[in-house]
Amino acid sequence: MKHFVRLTLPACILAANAAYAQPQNVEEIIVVGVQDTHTVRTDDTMVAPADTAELLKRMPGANVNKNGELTGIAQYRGMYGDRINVSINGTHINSGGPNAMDAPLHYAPVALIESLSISRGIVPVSMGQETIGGHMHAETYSGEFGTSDSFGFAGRAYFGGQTVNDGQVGSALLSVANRNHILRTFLMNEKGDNSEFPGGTILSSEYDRDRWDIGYSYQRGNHELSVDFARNNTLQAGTAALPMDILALDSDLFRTKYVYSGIDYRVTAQYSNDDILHIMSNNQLRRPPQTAAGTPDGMRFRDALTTSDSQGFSIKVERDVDNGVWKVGIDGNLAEHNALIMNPNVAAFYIDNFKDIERDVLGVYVEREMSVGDYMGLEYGVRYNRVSTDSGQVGANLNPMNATAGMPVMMNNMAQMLLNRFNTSDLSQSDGNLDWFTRLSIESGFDTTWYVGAARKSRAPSYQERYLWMPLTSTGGLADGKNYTGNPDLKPEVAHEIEVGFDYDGDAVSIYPRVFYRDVSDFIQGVPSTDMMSINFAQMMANMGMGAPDPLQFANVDAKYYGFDVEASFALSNNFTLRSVASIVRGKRKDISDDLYRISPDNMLVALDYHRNNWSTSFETAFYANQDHVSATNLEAKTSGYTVVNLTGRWNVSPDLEVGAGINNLLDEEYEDHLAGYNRAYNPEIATGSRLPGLGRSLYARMMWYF
Ligand SMILES: [Cu+2]
Repeated sequence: MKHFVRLTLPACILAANAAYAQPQNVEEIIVVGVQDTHTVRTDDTMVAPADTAELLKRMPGANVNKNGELTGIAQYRGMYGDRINVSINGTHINSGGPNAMDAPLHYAPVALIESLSISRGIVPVSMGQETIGGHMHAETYSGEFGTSDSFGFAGRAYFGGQTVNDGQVGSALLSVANRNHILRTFLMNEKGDNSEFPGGTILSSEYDRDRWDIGYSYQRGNHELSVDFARNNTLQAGTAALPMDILALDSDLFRTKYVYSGIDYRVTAQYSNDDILHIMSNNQLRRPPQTAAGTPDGMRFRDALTTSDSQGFSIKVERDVDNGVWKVGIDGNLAEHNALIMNPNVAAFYIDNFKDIERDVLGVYVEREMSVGDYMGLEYGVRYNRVSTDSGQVGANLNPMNATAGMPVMMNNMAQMLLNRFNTSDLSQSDGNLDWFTRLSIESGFDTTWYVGAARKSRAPSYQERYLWMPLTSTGGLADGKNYTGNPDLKPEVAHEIEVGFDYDGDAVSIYPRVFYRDVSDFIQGVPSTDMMSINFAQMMANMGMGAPDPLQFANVDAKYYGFDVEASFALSNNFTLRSVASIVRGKRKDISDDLYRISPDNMLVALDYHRNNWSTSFETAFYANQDHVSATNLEAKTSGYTVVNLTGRWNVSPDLEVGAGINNLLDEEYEDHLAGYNRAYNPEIATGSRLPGLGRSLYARMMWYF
């Protein structure tokens, strides 16, 4: 079996929705392989939080670096951020903010997605451009073609609520379709107040988000075409782990896709265009900066206006041959970024955080999937990416009142020296990156398939890593409280990895364990800055109460990751199933003795599911170990282990109506979430700089009605 989707629970509703009408002209070629994806379907899995990234906690090897309720950065086997390739309906969305306040999954709200899948382990080169740390894929609801010429009306209403933040979500998907056309629209609003933890509330963690989609699909004969537009507007959302909160994220997301399914080949062409405007502030959703006397210090108020504009395209041709498939393709992702820091009280103050940034990736690949005899499957592929990055000339004014002496003059003089050095350096860079992968699966009998894979994967530096010219915290959401500077001369990082495992699918027991080792040369990591200009500037800012001294500088170092993850299920009886997912990962520097920053603690989920015809319950326990493997370089604090117990129940009232309810953190356990970052906003209940807590007990419910 190849690329099959495993359903965790039988769902009668699902049967009606899962069958995606793709014209199948030839029998599908089955190549021996192991389970290489893990999929969570929102039909089958109750999720209370608004952030789709929270689903990752249930998946082997995956987790989430949480900087806010709508700001979940995907982590997989210890890598996160730009190292993870996140696709939404096959398109790649570039974050609008330089701190990934809108990490890609921000654009796939829980109420809209049909499924979230992760690729387990080594990712085929056809799945995306830069997949050094992994690949995940969210699919949103798009409606279904009818079976006749007459048009029918269909849709789904979804309502949910939770007590931990009085959060609520309401959405409706409406479609009009016949056998050739689907016209669809989706509307959603979700909002929540500040979230509670056993010792108080997190300030600020409120959110408010609107979403509106309109789309059209057409199919006839061998052709299928779709065009979709979405407006995802986050009005405000607290991000206590970062120096500012979200005041606006206005996005226009356009995508179109064409598929031609021939007798023995298939062509898929896609184009997307994303426009994102983002405003953030340190003085609206949180207590603004204060003077020593406890009054607002207007000089330290900061707002930032950032934009991202990007285009993506891809063309893929798949050709069926006797013993498998050939795939060839080209793709591109062209992104522009700007970020301007201002003071709302002083019009002349400004810092070009990032100015006229370009990051363009053009790729080409060829990939093969084939049977070798009756019991062996082999895949291999090679990809070449050309990555070009550039920055415009930056400016800044840190002496807006035209003072003639004192700190503003000194600060501004230093800023001018930093920016002059940056503007006269060689900013335009390009990298040629070669990736390859291979995976071999062997059926050995006894319901077991053995698997071994190997790959070389690369990633060119992010624009923050190259072009952050002034010591600041704009780091794609690292949220370690450190100031960083970039380096235009950074080289791409290159990983070599190997993965071994097997799938056992017995009558009652299924188990899919994997071990992996990944060596990364030129790994990009902040190291203590040796640049006196940056050190002096950061020290001066720290003296004025703005940020930390001792900045880090992005540099190429050497690193390694290794670990183990497994998913397993055991049918105890016709109605009881025991399920488990466990993940262990270590990330270490190789050039010095240090652990890598913000890596998920060892964890294990154990769930007991009980299902009857039209209802089911699940009792779930999540164990997290101590995290003692922390980064000294990033001044990372250790955390203690904890156990969280969750309970859910669902009832299919009728084939069209499902209601569900659950309790997260049933025992109201107070714990520190190692991946949640440190508090950066004033809060009488959480000291600034201490780890943000996990959320307290929450009762939640949802209702889904299909019509
Ligand atoms: Cu932001």
